[in-house]
Amino acid sequence: MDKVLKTNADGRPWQWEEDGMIVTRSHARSAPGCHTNCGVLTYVKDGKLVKVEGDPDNPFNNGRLCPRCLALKDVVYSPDRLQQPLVRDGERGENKWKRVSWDEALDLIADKFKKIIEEHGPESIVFQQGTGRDIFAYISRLAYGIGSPNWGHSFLMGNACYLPRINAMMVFSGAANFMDCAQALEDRYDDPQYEIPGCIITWGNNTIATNPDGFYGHWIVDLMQRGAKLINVDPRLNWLSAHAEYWLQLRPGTDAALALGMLNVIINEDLYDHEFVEKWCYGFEELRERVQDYPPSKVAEITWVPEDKIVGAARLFATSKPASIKWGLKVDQNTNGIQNAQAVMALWCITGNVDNPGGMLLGTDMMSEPVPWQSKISDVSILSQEAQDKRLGGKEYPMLSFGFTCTQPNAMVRAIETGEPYPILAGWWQTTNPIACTSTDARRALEVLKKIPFNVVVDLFMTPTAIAIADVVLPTCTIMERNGSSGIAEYYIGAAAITKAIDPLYETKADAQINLELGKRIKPENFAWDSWDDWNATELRGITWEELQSNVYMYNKGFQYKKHEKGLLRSDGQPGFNTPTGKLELYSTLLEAWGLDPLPYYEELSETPISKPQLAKEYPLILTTGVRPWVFFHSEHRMIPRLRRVKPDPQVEIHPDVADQLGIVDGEWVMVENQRGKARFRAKITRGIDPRVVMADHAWWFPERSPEDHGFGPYDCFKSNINLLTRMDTAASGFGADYIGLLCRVRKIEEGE
Ligand SMILES: Nc1nc2c(c(=O)[nH]1)N[C@H]1C(S)=C(S)[C@@H](COP(=O)(O)OP(=O)(O)OC[C@H]3O[C@@H](n4cnc5c(=O)[nH]c(N)nc54)[C@H](O)[C@@H]3O)O[C@H]1N2
Ligand SMILES: Nc1nc2c(c(=O)[nH]1)N[C@H]1C(S)=C(S)[C@@H](COP(=O)(O)OP(=O)(O)OC[C@H]3O[C@@H](n4cnc5c(=O)[nH]c(N)nc54)[C@H](O)[C@@H]3O)O[C@H]1N2
Ligand SMILES: [Mo]
Repeated sequence: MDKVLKTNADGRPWQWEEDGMIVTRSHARSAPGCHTNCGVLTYVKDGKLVKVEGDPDNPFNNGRLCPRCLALKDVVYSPDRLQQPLVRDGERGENKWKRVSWDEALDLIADKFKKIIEEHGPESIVFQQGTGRDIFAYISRLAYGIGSPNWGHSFLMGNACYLPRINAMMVFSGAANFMDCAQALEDRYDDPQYEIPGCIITWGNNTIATNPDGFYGHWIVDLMQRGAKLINVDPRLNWLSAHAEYWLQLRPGTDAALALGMLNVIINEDLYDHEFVEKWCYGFEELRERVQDYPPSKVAEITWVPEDKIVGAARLFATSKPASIKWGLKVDQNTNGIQNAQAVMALWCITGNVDNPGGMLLGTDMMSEPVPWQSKISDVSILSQEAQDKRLGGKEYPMLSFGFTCTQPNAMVRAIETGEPYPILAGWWQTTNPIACTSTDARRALEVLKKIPFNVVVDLFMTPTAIAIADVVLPTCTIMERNGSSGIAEYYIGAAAITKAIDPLYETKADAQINLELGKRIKPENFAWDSWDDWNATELRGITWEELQSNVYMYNKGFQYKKHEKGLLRSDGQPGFNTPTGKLELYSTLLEAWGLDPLPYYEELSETPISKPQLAKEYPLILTTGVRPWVFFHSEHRMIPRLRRVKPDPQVEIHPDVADQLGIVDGEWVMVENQRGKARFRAKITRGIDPRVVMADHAWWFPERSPEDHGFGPYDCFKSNINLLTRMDTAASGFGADYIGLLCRVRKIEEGE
């Protein structure tokens, strides 16, 4: 630190000079995509980003960074970046564009949208986004501000990423629950209030590599170093399985059965927390009865996990207090999503690990009453009830009203395909790449998107989706080129400042600035801010932007454990939980009211060796997909050479015995196929996977190849696309879709194929 440039009110520097560079303490989020919000130091010289490093004084990442953040500079200065607004100047898919000014582009979009609003109503325009950004609130605000209730998660069928878990938690416990790693306490593990969990379960979550939803995988390691024992539930070996007391290597998609089997052991061996259950849980006797259908011997058959491991793991979890569970995406990614979540939740509820130090933290109602400082993720209040009632899937899937107020993707697809309940005439696709990544049944997704008469894509790069369906493409800037504020370390813990390092390159703009400028053109009264910076400042409640920026991050001071005992969770101020019965609902009165089974259960997925034995003769292997590599965020980063070198090609993991039978050698290109489609991957032969299972990467396209379609879609996005094998479906709840747990076969690629 050669010279301090800026300090906060306590005199702590947040910007200084070092070796001729300006160093700023900030945070990194999106773009490019990211779920987390790491503390970073940005180094800038003469207006140019020199490097990004981890901020050692950040209490959450403690100076650590992943390879994608370390390569941020390569993304910022990538020659592939979109530089100007583009309007289509040929047929869709021809990759012919006219460069236009922002005014021209935004006027064109505003005119189209206004005409649709006048002639058909604002609901005929859908505003859709992918995952993992700190700009959710500004995309939904654009939709709601111009009158459309149709903000949502693009082609993420069954909203199968975190939403099954979030909405389940909201319905069964009235709040979001997440593992307590002392993230809400300023002294972290040393805070006297905190207790180290005796046991942690990581469930369908490779958190060491994925750090999802503001949770840092290394917190698990920190706790293991402090004595916590680990149980890992995963069909493949990863770092966590290798270091676990119990690795429960289950058959993909059988998670609910495993959790029910563990509940059976805990209840029948009388290992549950009687006092907690009596006081705070609803429907325990019904759950006790239900789990009798899942004795460990039967569960072992369903899940392939040996009976003694099911029993041992259940005992370890129930007899360690506190104990906690870090669950992940694989809980959501099949049509059992809600039952999976319900059964796993019951494990922490009946053992009394709720809002206790080292157990499962309860957020307040994270959607409608978020932290005082954070923007509301999906504030529908500016829409009339009549407009809200038009949300696609809202009526059909009442569970959708708990949590994010978003569209139901399967219902959106139906509306586009059939015009029912009303036609969809324009699509706004911001931060999503449906045909290469987001959607199951990728070819159908393309056909569906093509049906929409007018599409706008907002992205950093030209994508297969933009080439195939966009009429206008708008270039956004990276996280290094804009200010922002974001939640820290799971949503309600506090707020983090994002201070821009450099000005936006070329003619790019911050996403929220783009949305603001468009919103102003259509319904100015709902977009009164002067600029994105102005908007950002007014989003912060109780503090100013200058305060947040100079403090870099600030905690929500109101944090308390055991909020249910203190009357802090319910609007009536009474003790208990924000559910219809005021208790944690092991038996859900809401599910019952909606005509769904109120108790957790296991249902065999629709295409497995058990449910479709005939099909399994042809396609004998069970497919799981999408395990995340360090170097890519979904379909991103393939054009960044430093990252691509680490994983140059799409891969499928196969057990050596199966590879031997098929005559496949490590590194060979193979075909993975089923009755719906086929895709090519390089075989990665590993003993870490069960011989009956294969794991294929998702989200592959090839930015180095031709944007024109030579039979495999733009940039060959249909050459190694595992979502040619998946299908569009969802459960009766509207949550969960089969991104995993389907049948397939692997074979050698024939010559000339
Ligand atoms: N088979 C299979 N399919 C899957 C999955 C799987 O596990 N298996 N995972 C699913 C899951 S969980 C998810 S969440 C989806 C993810 O699906 P998406 O969120 O759609 O995927 P990404 O590739 O992360 O993002 C899409 C685009 O957003 C752009 N982008 C990144 N950051 C920003 C930003 O800040 N602003 C703007 N305007 N653009 C930005 C990127 O350049 C990229 O082109 O995929 C799903 N698809
Ligand atoms: N580097 C990187 N990080 C990311 C992302 C990325 O693309 N790249 N994507 C982000 C997004 S949007 C999300 S949703 C999260 C997801 O992050 P995670 O929740 O960690 O999900 P995955 O990595 O898909 O899979 C987690 C583990 O589940 C296992 N698994 C597979 N099938 C099953 C099953 O049926 N049951 C169980 N119990 N386990 C199974 C896999 O083997 C894997 O080890 O990661 C986020 N973080
Ligand atoms: Mo996700």
